[in-house]
Amino acid sequence: MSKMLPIAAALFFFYAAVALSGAASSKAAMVEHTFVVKQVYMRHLCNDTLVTVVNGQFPGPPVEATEGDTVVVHVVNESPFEITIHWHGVKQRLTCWADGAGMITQCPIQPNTTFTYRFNVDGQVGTLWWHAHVSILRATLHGIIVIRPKSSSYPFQKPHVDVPIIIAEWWQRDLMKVDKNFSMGGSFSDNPAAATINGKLSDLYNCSGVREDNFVLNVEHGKTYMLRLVNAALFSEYYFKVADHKFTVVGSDANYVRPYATDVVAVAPGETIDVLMVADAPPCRYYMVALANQPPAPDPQIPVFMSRGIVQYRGIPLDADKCRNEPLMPEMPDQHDTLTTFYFHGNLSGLPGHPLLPKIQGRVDEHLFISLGKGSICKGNKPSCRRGGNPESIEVAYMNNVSFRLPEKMSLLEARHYGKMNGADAAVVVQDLPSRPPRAFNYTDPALIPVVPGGELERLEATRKATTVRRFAHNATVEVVFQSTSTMQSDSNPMHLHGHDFFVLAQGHGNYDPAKDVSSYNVVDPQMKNTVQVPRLGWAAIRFVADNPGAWFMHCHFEFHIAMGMATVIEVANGPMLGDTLPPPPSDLPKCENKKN
Ligand SMILES: *[C@@H]1O[C@H](CO)[C@@H](O)[C@H](O)[C@H]1NC(C)=O
Ligand SMILES: *[C@@H]1O[C@H](CO)[C@@H](O)[C@H](O)[C@H]1NC(C)=O
Ligand SMILES: *[C@@H]1O[C@H](CO)[C@@H](O)[C@H](O)[C@H]1NC(C)=O
Ligand SMILES: *[C@@H]1O[C@H](CO)[C@@H](O)[C@H](O)[C@H]1NC(C)=O
Ligand SMILES: *[C@@H]1O[C@H](CO)[C@@H](O)[C@H](O)[C@H]1NC(C)=O
Ligand SMILES: *[C@@H]1O[C@H](CO)[C@@H](O)[C@H](O)[C@H]1NC(C)=O
Ligand SMILES: *[C@@H]1O[C@H](CO)[C@@H](O)[C@H](O)[C@H]1NC(C)=O
Ligand SMILES: *[C@@H]1O[C@H](CO)[C@@H](O)[C@H](O)[C@H]1NC(C)=O
Ligand SMILES: [Cu+2]
Repeated sequence: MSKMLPIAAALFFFYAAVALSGAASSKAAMVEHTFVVKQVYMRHLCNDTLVTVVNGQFPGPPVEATEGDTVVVHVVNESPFEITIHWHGVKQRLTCWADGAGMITQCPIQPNTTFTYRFNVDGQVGTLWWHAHVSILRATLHGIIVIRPKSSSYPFQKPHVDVPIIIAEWWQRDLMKVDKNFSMGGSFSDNPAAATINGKLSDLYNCSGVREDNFVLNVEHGKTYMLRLVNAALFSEYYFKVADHKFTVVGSDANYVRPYATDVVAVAPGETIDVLMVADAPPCRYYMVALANQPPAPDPQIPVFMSRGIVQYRGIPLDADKCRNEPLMPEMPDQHDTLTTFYFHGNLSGLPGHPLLPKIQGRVDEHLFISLGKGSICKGNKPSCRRGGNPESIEVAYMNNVSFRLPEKMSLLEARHYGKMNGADAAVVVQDLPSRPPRAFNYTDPALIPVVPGGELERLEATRKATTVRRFAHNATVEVVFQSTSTMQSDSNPMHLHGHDFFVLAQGHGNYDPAKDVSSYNVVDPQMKNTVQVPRLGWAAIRFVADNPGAWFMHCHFEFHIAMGMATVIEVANGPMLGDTLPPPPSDLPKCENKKN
């Protein structure tokens, strides 16, 4: 118990510092970037592949800021595609227009046009990232956002060196066609070619015997390294280890967590995990490995995706025999081991004393129970059709039995702002997301797992498509329980909310049962996140305060799930005061009328 005292003391100073930082905002600086989005050829695996990237780089340029700074990014779209850039995890207080969710907060930036994103990074410290939010282009259009604390005051010993570790995938397919395949029902033949760490495929891959490059981290014995892990992959959660080294997890999603010692990290798509690693092993060379996990059969299997980098010590003795050959490999969890991620995420907690804690400990104004599943719809709006592999129907993903349809004429936020939502001259027609599934079933019964023989479409129940929203009063306290269902095979679901961080109260296997599960809620020191990994055949409960007016996307961060419709929009009302009201849109917001097709 006495071990906890230094943390509590450090925390007190941390929150005090955050509170004071508001007053010192005159010191805030501006961080300005120009992002030129362009197609370039990159050569890997003997192939020249045309990819869409920012400033010629994969991953894209880092955005480095100090808490309280204003970030200004001029996006110049020289690609043939419509794009937006989303600042994943940035709270965007009163700047919903800069959230970059295509057709939710803005129409996309058309080819040969520009748009400038302006927002503050306030009240959050740690690692976030940016990525394209129109279709699947985020595979190569992404980069890290690092927010450093004011006066470099961490609630732990300051690391010597900061190291971004971006885990992603290398695709050799036409991503626009892959996206179309997913929105038309999914195709399990669409897989990436390789996993990457910081854009490197690693020596696990080669071109006629010539190995691909590894990411190399040079370290000095005795120094502390802050590894900032981002999972930018479209498909998979990853396990990350470094041979003979241990980690202390200190942050996630730009929120500090209570220091947690482990030798393995699980990072789901959309999540970030900050760990401290002390270079305390004998000077040598060690592999760092990122291995994708996946649920076991009968779920359809994708190939094993793994990438590795090298931790290389300075001053390796010449007579160190074991350092001469291959670096040491860590022992990885099995790719089908899904308990390691369950325990990893279950063991994280936040720092007590968060200013919003009292609100979520009090009255809960709104309860949502959201089932995450799959169904089928008939092509061409037909009322009935043949399902189960028949091309008359397509497979879609849903929340509470409604598959999300993106608005097409105008962004949802503009429709709300200009009074063009529903009604006579509506540009966007929305429906309420149901508060619970219309019909309860045994959500996690493994017998419901649709088996896919030879990649054929499955026999799935009817569902429907609509643009759903949930409206909340300003400052409402909202609880959401996400329930994974076995209609999605036994996939986990990394659920991401824009514009708000939420407290993760609990997770569990099987069907959520309020009678017994509410007692397991952590309302003392829950972790604060923007992405929660909802376990396979299980559930997760979150609470947040809806205090940021606007229209905020809430969706699964597996790309094939969002492309298939596992999404909805949270609409938060303006408050009575000017300081609680979303200002009008910036004058250069892309016009929807310019939208082609
Ligand atoms: C190069 O790409 C083509 C298809 O785009 C693929 O068939 C081939 O396997 C790739 N080559 C390598 C070495 O991966
Ligand atoms: C964008 O500009 C380039 C160069 O002027 C031109 O070749 C291209 O056709 C333009 N693209 C579109 C979609 O207008
Ligand atoms: C789309 O799916 C079809 C059918 O499974 C497949 O043949 C095709 O290769 C896929 N397209 C891409 C670009 O992956
Ligand atoms: C190169 O890749 C091929 C398969 O693509 C594999 O058989 C071979 O072992 C690899 N060679 C090296 C040196 O990794
Ligand atoms: C924490 O991890 C251990 C195993 O490493 C596990 O036994 C325990 O159940 C986990 N705790 C939670 C709350 O998930
Ligand atoms: C749900 O399915 C599981 C697995 O078949 C079974 O053990 C459980 O009893 C079922 N629950 C209910 C409420 O029917
Ligand atoms: C989902 O909705 C469809 C109608 O759109 C209905 O036929 C089906 O029974 C519903 N399924 C569930 C699980 O609620
Ligand atoms: C919401 O809460 C904030 C701070 O707790 C307060 O300043 C604001 O007036 C509240 N707004 C409404 C509409 O209750
Ligand atoms: Cu999902």
